[in-house]
Amino acid sequence: MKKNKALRLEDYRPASYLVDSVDLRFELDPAATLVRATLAMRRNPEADAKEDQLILNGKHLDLRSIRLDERELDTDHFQVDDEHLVIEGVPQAFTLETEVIIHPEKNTALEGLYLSGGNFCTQCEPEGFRRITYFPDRPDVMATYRVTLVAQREQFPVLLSNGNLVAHGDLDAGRHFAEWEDPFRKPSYLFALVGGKLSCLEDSYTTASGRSITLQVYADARHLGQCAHAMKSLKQAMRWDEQRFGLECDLNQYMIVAADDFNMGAMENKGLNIFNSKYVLAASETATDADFQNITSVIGHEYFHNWTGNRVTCRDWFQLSLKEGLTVFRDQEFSADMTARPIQRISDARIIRGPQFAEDAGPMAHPVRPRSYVEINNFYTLTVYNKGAEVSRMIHTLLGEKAFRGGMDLYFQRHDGQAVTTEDFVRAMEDASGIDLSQFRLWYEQAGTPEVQVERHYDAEQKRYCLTFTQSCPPTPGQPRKEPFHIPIAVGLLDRKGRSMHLQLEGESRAKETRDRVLSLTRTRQTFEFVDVKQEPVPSLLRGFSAPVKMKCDYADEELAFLAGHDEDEFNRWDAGQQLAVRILLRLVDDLREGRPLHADNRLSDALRDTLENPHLDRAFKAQCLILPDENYLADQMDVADPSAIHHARQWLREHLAADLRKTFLNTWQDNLEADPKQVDAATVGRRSLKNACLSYLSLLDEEIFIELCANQAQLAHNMTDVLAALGILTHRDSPQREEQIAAFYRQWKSEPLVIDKWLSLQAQSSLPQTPEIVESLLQHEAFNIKNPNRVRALIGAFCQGNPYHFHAEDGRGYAFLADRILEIDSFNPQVAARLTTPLGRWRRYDPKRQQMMKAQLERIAAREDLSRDVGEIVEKSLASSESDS
Ligand code: B3K
Ligand code: ZN
Repeated sequence: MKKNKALRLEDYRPASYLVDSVDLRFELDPAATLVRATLAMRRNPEADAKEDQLILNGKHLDLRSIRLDERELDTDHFQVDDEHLVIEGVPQAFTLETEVIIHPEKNTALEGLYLSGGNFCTQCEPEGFRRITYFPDRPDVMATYRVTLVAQREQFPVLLSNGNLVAHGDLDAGRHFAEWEDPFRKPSYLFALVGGKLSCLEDSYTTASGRSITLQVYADARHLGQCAHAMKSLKQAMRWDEQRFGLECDLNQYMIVAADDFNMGAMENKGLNIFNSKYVLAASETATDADFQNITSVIGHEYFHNWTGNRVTCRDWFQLSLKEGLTVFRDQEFSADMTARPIQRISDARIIRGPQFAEDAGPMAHPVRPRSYVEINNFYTLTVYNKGAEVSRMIHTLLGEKAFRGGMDLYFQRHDGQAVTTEDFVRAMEDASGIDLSQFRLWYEQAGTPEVQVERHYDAEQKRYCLTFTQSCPPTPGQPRKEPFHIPIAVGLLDRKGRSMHLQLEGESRAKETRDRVLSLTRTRQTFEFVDVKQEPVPSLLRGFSAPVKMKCDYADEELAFLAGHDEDEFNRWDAGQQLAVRILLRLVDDLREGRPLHADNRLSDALRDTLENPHLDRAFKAQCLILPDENYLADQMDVADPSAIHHARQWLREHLAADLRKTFLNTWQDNLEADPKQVDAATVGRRSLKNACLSYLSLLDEEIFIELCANQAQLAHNMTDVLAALGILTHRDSPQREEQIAAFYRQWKSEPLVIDKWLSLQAQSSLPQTPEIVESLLQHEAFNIKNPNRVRALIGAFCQGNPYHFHAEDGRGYAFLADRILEIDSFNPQVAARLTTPLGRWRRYDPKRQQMMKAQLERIAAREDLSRDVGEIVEKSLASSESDS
């Protein structure tokens, strides 16, 4: 493996040359597309060196000609290597014209211009534009674009690019053209084009100021009927951004295109969002309730980028969280307003506390604003996105809604049309609120998950109650020691009846009126003293998950059960139940490992029964409470993870709960059977999630009737959530019903790739012993295509990340399987291959035998000669000793 050089934040220099306008002409042909680029360039007055050398990025381009101010350059005047075009002696201002040929048909990396289902589409963020033409491909070079697309009309009737359509018409030889103009200056990563046979669902939206905007969702004709939810979500997002942030859409036309082959979720190209079809297409027969919700949130996310990302963009890629963290925060807030806030919060926190904390504790740990990277594509991470969102959320918590909004307004006022840094964002927040965020900035700079230990003390005589917090943060690559963070901790105090007590801190003249308040923990160790506390309270800490930290409190089991039954903060109520379940499960894991007989106390059953029978609680919330912490999360709570014991303990506890709560589960299931299969409103979704959660417990009882019920539901339900819930139960049962239903499902849906992904995943996640063989054989199935990222994630991703029990099989076969696939995929799509590598990077978390086997596979990958920079970086960091620099 060749070692690739890291880029460092401190080496940032302004671009030497700027581009004012770009004129692009594409003669689209799958085998060989001609791209002519005309760039109006000038020296950057802010560049430091006064050299006259122009360096442009370019990759896999066949250069045909270069003209500088209309004069053809001969080969003496420029040099070309694999990644650059260098021209010496350029003037202060000039026009550069290049012609290159590119090969979309051969583009399997799905970056730059490629074909998906016979249609042309692009993906330029972060560095895909350089695969289209020579350009200073960096986000701080912003220009206006005019784009002419030429193609065969019959094969490619629809031709789209950013902005407004300014001309179109026929040309000779069956060709036609379309000319697009984007009036907004933008960085090259926001460029997009689409060409092909697509149908379009059209609607319009009138903005708060009364402008009418044409909205279009493009998909292949047979899927047009599945675009309505995406359109509805887009209009909701537009209204929401006006109401919450006063931000209006600035375009006349807003287009969304669904593509089947897409490396990630979606892309916010100005005026022309390109989406993975998974986040556009939905009908209740083919998509689950979770799919519907994901579509709303991703449509919202890309739309919100129009301001946080496009109008104000990133100076360099180290600032990625400036747009991504903030935009995830915005989409989470949007989803919370469209559905139910506590449920949204639970799902956000699950991601942080599960895979994001694991990332913080692993070899790729990096700050929200990384200081260095080898391949930027590897830094589109949960840390940059989701922890970044938590950082925005903490600012919101510390400032309050009004001042936060003031900060956003000031940020746009100052930086509209600019490429800026996270520092500019924080400064706007400070200036608008008058609140000092200097210590808070460490959240952008220090990697790792802070741990907060709590001690509590009640003085019955003085009626005083003290909470003492001690914070620490484990070392991460390149950061052995950490400064204390500024951590907002929302707390409430519960009296014996479970009511929130009033909160008055020492030195305050009266109690706060709210039932919770936010404490600012800024020192390593800090005590908060509450006065006039009439009885010893049970503290409810980190309400609403007010900071992405691990909060450790020595609660007794009874206290957790009490909080699970009483906390007014729904998030903490759910969390207390989860914490109790984790404790019980880890005790069971110990018992299993020590060969002791298993027994569980009934506190968890009692708490769940109370929750299920409580008429005041929302159904979706109850369903969340029924989901036990997953196997990956449990593994993260152990010093040495034991995937097999975890799996068996969790299964045992589920069976135990099923037996204990049989009657309650049965009643709840029956009470919620009526859920209109066509509806996806929050109430119906809640009903479905609750009845299916109950059914999954009931199916664990030794009663054939429930298996029959599942088989019937799989066969007869007209709603994908219900069908998949039933199949998700059956997939773990070695039974004729399983085989029948899995086969029937395939027959019914084989022409719907997004549904087939579900079929692949549910087999990959089965706990049955034959699963590894089934997964191997599915690689050869006609429905599988290793070139399609969705198929890869559905089968290989689901097995290696979603089935820890089998992936970590003691014979090491899971590891070899993954390494084989990574090597195979790396040869044509490095980005997708790199994403698959994560589970092997966690090798330090396992016993010596597994460690050795996992490491051996990483070494096998590392030994590959022509390994991509993407996989190379992750493998190298995974194998490096943890003290080495990031
Ligand atoms: N900004 C894109 C992500 C591009 C990822 C490239 N590897 C989607 C989003 O976050 O909205
Ligand atoms: Zn984004």
